Amino acid sequence: MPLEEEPVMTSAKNTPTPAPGRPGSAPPSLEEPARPTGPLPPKPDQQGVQPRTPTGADPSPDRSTNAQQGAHLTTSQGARLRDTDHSLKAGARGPVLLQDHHLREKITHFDHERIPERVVHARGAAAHGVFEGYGTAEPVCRAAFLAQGRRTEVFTRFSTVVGSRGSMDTARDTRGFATKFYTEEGTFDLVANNIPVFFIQDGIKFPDVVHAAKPHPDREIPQAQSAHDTFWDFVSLHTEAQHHTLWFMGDRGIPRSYRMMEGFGIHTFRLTNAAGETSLVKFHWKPALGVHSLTWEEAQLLGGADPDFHRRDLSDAIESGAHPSWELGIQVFPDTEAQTFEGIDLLDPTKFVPEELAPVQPVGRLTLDRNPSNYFAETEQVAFNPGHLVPGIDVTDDPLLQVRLFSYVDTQLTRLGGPNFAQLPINRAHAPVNDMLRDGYGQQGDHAGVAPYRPNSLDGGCPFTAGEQDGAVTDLPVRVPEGIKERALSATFEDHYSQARLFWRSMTPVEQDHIVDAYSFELGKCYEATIRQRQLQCLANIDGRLCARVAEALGMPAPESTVAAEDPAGQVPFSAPLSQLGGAWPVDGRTIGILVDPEADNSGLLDLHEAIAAASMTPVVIAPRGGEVAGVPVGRTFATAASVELDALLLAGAPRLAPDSRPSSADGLEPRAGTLIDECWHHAKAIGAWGPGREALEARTVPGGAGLVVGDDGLEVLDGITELLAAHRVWERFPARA
Ligand code: HDD
Repeated sequence: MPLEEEPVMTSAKNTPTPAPGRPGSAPPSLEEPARPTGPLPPKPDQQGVQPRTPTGADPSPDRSTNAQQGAHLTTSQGARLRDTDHSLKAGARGPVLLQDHHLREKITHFDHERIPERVVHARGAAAHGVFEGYGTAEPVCRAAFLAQGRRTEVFTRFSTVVGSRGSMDTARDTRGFATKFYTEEGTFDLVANNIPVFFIQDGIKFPDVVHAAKPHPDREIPQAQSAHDTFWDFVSLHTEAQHHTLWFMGDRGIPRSYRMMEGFGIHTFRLTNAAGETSLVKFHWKPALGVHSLTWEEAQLLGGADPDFHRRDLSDAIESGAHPSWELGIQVFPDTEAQTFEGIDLLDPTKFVPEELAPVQPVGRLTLDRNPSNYFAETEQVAFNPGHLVPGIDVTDDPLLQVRLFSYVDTQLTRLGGPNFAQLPINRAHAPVNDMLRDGYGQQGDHAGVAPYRPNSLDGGCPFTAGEQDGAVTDLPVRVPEGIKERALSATFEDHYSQARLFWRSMTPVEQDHIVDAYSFELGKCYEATIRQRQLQCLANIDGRLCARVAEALGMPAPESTVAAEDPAGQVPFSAPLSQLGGAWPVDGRTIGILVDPEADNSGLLDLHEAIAAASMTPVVIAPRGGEVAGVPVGRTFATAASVELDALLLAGAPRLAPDSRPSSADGLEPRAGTLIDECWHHAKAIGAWGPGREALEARTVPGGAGLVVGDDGLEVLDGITELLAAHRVWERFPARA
């Protein structure tokens, strides 16, 4: 039988799912197609080029993608199948036959679809993008990707640390911020976090802190939480963890969005310029949208309403064209033998250098502009490693970093099933690769030649080693301090409290309230009174007032500090950039709910919807039922709407219950509409209203209260709301308690 001609477009994946309220995407057909037809086109934010293979010549497109080719279902060997729904049986009601190859292949492959999740940072979301160098790093760094105007493809993965792969995005936790720069000189990975200091000073303690933070081993609860005894047992005994812990008890532990987080390389790295001179640096990512957080209540509600909140937020923003971006910056310190700066030990990863002492100097911009097209292939299989460095960037003797250099390759061997994970498309270098690594599980290279060893004469001596003039990575002749072999830590690592105190002091009163609430919640979840008591002692050593407030909430006595309260030499008393408040920021990608009453006059709704989208924000129409209102699709019904998904709420109408339908509130407002307004008010979100919406606003909030905008029509109100959103939240609605 002759084979049918293949249609040109063959992939059946990438069915677009329109974001709530976003009109325009063509819906798939109601019927299952009977003949091959062209599939729905890939989403614009997913189109991209495949990375090139590291071994041999470029593969043909057919060889690089061994899935989803042609219109017909095949076995993994390419044989076409005419049935995938019925196993081969001895008679329609008889037993299944072992000879059914397709059945066995389908089930066997399915049985092995899962791989071990990451031992930490299991839950994540990622995106492709581009990094553009400013050229400003040239005086200190010779890495080519930092050159002015040089554009380098990147892949960035954000993550929580503690929860497993299916856990909620909004857990209180540190966030990972790992970026792979596919540079022409090899791949550089900046494997960073959203907090500039770490829990521990020596990598040998990493299993301890992770075991303490993960769920209790007997019952495996709680998931993705630090609010339990083992975590607080460890950090209250291991006081170098107190500084990091204070940061994530603060608002940075519950970011509003991955797009609104800073990133920090934490360790000090050593850079070399073209003249061979070295400097010590710390890397920073500064988000264009500013640093913003959820409230704790929002984070908890989102855990139920939308556990994928951050993942969805990132991909929706990219899909809608609101491409998140960050500036990469460096703090530069002289490379002295002491490796300290203003009294701060640069090798201690539990310390940061306040920006007042060393400004962050911008060296380039990262923009994320393309969503992955396959979560498993890209986001799950990407393998970062702080040891992936390029000429011009080197490590220091920070004992945390030194241990990381071992751990990352090691973990991929189990997670990705063998030593060839660098050949997975997402991990392939974009620079030419010519290694002598051979064979092993999952080998995809079809290596030519007979001499994967050096020296050789059989392959013409290839590959040759490169000199510095050929762009080779060089080992810097850094002096190693002389000493005896010992398991010890430098005395300069001993101060565990002074920078935590600096952080606490630098918070605004409302941020301090959030920290007090976070400790009160977390310690309130601990069963053991001795652990709460011990942690209160640590808080007393950070700041007496912080300790007293948490102790009061727990109903326990506040201990006295046991450490010296004076600041160490060189420390600033206060550091403004540590606070997230103040300033005005772009509103790109913010979500604006529009509550409508379909029975009312909604003539201005389409214009309002378009104006919000034109301002790079996402409008979501919320109505009692689905369908369309005045030509605009309903994004959420009362059954699916949650206030916590919104950054601001517009009341275009006041949907009411029929008087006899069921018990209603005194104002007659549909109760779920009332809850939306109440929660937005309570979470200090901007709320606007016009027409009948004004009545609802007055009934459910404090008339004339902060962050309420009323006007004659939606467009007028939108202006006021956009202005309020630039500050993220209506902070005046949270009166400071202390
Ligand atoms: Fe780590 C993953 C960041 C210390 C061992 N780490 C991982 C990821 C990030 C970080 C962002 C997720 C990467 C991804 O998205 O795939 N880790 C950090 C930072 C640290 C740090 C900023 C301190 C400054 N890590 C650290 C230590 C060790 C590890 C001290 C071990 C001694 N980290 C790992 C790991 C992971 C990992 C077990 C799990 C999955 C992976 O590597 O690929 O090797």
